[in-house]
Amino acid sequence: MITHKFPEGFWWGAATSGPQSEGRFHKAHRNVFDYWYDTDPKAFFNEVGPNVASNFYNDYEDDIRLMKETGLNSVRTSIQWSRLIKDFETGETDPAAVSFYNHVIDAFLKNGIRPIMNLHHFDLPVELYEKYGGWTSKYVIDLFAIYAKRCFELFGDRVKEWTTFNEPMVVAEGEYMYQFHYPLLVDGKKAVQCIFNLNLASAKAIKIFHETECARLGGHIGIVINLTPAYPRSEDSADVAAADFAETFKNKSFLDPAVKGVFPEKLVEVLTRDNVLWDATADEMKTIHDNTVDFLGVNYYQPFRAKAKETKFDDSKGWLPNKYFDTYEMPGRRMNPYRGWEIYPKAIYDVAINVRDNYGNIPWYISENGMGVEGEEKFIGKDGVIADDYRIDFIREHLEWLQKAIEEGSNCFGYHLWTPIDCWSWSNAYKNRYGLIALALVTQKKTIKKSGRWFRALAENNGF
Ligand code: BGP
Repeated sequence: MITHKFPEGFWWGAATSGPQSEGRFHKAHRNVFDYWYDTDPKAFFNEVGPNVASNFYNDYEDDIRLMKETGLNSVRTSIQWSRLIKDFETGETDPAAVSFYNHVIDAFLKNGIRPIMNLHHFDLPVELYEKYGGWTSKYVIDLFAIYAKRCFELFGDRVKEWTTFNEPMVVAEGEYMYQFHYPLLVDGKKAVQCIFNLNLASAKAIKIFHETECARLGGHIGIVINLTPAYPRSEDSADVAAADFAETFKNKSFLDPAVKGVFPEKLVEVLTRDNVLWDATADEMKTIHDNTVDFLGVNYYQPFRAKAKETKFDDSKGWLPNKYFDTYEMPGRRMNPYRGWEIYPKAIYDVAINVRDNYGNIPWYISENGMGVEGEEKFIGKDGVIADDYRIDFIREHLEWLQKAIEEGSNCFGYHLWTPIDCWSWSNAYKNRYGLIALALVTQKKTIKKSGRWFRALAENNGF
């Protein structure tokens, strides 16, 4: 009996990215993670880097066939700037890369899977950091626009849905605040400039896209934002204010410009007062204002629990948003112990209602949600299949809340799991596995998990 039905044409899919799945085969340039691994392999779990990853570069035909077997009707992956473009300034492309992405897109279409192509998934070409300062440089935005235009020209005849960035806030956090992406800096002022520049880069790509044939023929462009709804420890006004700033900084810094074309006033006010506001021209503000997204992708993994500051903010490394909140470890919270993330399915409902009520009920989808688990081989049954019931439960619980929000009018058109095939997780490498399909790292053998079979039934029934 199907108790939870979803709207007709719902996207049942999964998401991955170029740098996490392809492997570095025949790449023209190194991205920041390739470079970081080459210079400090010890920073990566078991010293496993992105060189082979899940070998999608060589295995894409079989991989996509397996994805089809898990019932996916749509898949997001990303084009690697450091693969596609040979010359960043002229936009000259690498013929082998063009041919690779053409084959991948065609294989998706042949299997009846809608490809959603993302342009940037944490993978800035490292030389654009070394030469120009990466995402703090306005010039890099112009180079990104050249790259985006090439992508639309080359693949827009078949790819109808595009996204500009995956989790741009994570780029600012990882590169410039909390040291989990190269160049591992702590520089709040640069982080704020990076936030502005990524918003501008996204708006410029959207502008270019809207002038293409693809858009004229009904193609769409969006952005993928990680939303981590902020909940206060208590109703006490200091806790509420702390959660409010966390919400503004972590979520609205990208959500507001992407959907409404403006930054939250509160954010601008605090950054101005603290003398860390970005450098921006009126023209740039207008570009952001005039070029908002057609749809929104939301990655939801965990909530953010905030409390008022209990210790004085340590400003020895300069400004950070943590000046205004502390992280709250709620007693009794449900955890995924492997990743250290709280499991709180109701937040997906809160996100959906927030988009409905405060963001014009723009069409949106869950572009990532999932559960990374270490040591999944211990769940292999006699049939050789990983019995990942915890993942099925995780998905089901989130879908229950999502379906309730859709019934209440939220304009959600899809659910994508992270990820189709176990893939490389940045510095965690292959520690935690998220896939519907297992990857045996040594043999590169790929086997559908129990969740993959369950997902197929989910997609076929358009509900559960
Ligand atoms: C998201 C990223 C993905 C993916 C996922 C799982 O933030 O968009 O690239 O990696 O999280 O997280 P992790 O790999 O850190 O466990």
